Amino acid sequence: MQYPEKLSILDRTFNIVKDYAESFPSELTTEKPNEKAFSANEIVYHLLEVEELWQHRLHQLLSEEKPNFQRINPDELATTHHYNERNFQEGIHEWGKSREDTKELLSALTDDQLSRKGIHSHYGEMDVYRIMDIIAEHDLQHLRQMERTLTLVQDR
Ligand code: NI
Repeated sequence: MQYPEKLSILDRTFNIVKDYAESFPSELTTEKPNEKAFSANEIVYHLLEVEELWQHRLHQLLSEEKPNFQRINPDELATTHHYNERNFQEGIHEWGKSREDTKELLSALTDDQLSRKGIHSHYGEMDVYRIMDIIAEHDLQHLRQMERTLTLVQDR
């Protein structure tokens, strides 16, 4: 089973994003490339919110028969939850704690629980392994976004 390996990937991708975020120039963390695009701060709080969303979905997976996972609107949440007014370092810290909770939840699953499936309106049917892949890829996707964001906000 490739399970312990997948758990360690969730550590690695988290740490790469965390290291990059911590090295982000502090005076630029709330700078948005344009009105719509996320600042580094908004990216961090998006990662935290999505982490909590996956935890919620994992609980659904365990307690419901083939649950439907609802999509969220990241732009709307960034505005209604005032991501950019929140503290950057605290966001990184909170996300780290939340990632630990995710790993704890995942590492306690039995073989039976690991094979349970839910349905995502965009990704389709998925089990826990697929969810772990999506979380890791999502980390890296937002790492690339943070890199692009720095390039855009430091040159003006
Ligand atoms: Ni995202």
